[in-house]
Amino acid sequence: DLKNIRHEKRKFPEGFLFGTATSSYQVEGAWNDDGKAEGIWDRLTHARPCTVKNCDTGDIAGNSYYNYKRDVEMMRELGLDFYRFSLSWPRILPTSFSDQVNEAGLNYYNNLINEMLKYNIEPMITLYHWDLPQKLQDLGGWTNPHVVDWFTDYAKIAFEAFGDRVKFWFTINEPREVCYQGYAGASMAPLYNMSGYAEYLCAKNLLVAHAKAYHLYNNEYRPKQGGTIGIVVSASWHEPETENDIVAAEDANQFEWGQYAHPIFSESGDFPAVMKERVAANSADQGFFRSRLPEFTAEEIDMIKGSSDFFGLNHYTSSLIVRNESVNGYHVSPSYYDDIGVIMYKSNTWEDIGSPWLKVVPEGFYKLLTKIREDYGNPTVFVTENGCMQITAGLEDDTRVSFYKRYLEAMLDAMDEGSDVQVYTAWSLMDNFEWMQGYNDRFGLYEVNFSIPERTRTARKSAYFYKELIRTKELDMHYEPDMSVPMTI
Ligand code: PNW
Repeated sequence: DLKNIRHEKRKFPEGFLFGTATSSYQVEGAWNDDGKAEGIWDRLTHARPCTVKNCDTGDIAGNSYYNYKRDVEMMRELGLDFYRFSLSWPRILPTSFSDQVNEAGLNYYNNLINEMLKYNIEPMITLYHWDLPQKLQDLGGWTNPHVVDWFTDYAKIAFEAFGDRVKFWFTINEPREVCYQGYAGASMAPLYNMSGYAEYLCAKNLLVAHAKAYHLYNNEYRPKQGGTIGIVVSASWHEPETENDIVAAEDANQFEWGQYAHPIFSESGDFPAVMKERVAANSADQGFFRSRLPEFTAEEIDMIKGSSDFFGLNHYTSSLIVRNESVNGYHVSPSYYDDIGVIMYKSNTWEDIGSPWLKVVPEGFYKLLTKIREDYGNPTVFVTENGCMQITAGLEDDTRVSFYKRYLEAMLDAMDEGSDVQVYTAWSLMDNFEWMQGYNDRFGLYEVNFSIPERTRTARKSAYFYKELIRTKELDMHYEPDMSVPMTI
């Protein structure tokens, strides 16, 4: 699978940063300890058990709330420059609002941050990685425009508490997954399932909330704390099935991630033109008095434009796109996919690692980075997630080592042509609660033993590979990790 190697060894630029990532609900556990309130994933896994594979919950997960010292030890073993983790909103704000702060929650994050800083590992914080307080969900969650104030207040509390030591901030992880999977569909909490409306309300409110938090940091905290802040967008590459589908594939890019990137990174701002046109035209055909896509005010367009210091990018895979405007058999109407007017599927020529959605397509990463460079004036890119799962437990994860080699190679190809990538983040430091897949799909460089209370972590082959990459700052396509050597700091 390494047949087209263009370089045997390639150096990363001076100052390039390597890290790993996790998120609060996926690793912390301690779901109701020390005053933590209920989040939407607590509600989903408890009230609708077995909508998640094997009826798994994040009640204990990797137990990182109690295992944070071991987590930092793993970061040291790998030699990470940074670690990206998220704050649990319901752990920090027990009422969801700004009136009460849970000191025990702050202590946990302070302990983690301080332990990392002891060893020169840079903390990078994501404010929102999907665990909304349930009470805010009961008020409509991201469809309620007041979420803008709720989120900004929460962000302020986090900047105040940790900003003296934390210099890298991400507002929201993956708006598409929040809005599409959670609100249009039912493949993430809160299982809203209201496609054609709810995801667009969510998108608007989320972008305004992000921008308000950005400006709060920029105006009040950056002058004294001096950090950097931005959003994290998940983007797949959409490849046209045939030449006739080039426009369709571009429509898919604009709906799927341009929806969130265009308002922030383009010169004109606002939702992509094609998205406004298509949703308006469909809405008119369907008899609506107005477009189902809400409009930004001119003031909001301005406030959102430029509200990210870098393009935070989560990338995993690609899809093939074919134009399909008919609703028969494929789309209900109105719906999000009816608005895009495409069908998405996976090529059977792409490497299959046992997942229906994650096919290994490194050239898609190269094409995506190239498009981001060309469309948005070469923004600084932080790759905030990249990685692949294995379906069965085990330490000899050769497939993952090969995945990392080839995706890193594709990234270096784009960088050679000018893409300004400065940060790379492997998802994930360790196995964790993989949302609807529970503990079935394992993304960790470290394996976690979920069947014993200690939740013991053990380095996989990919951890050895990543450690060597970081030590040498060089991608060696032929490097074969030697797992007989014990993993040490
Ligand atoms: C990420 N795609 O979501 C999430 O940020 C993580 O919490 C999660 O564990 C990880 O992926 C693995 O699934 C994704 O469009 C969002 O290909 C989008 C895509 C993939 C993953």
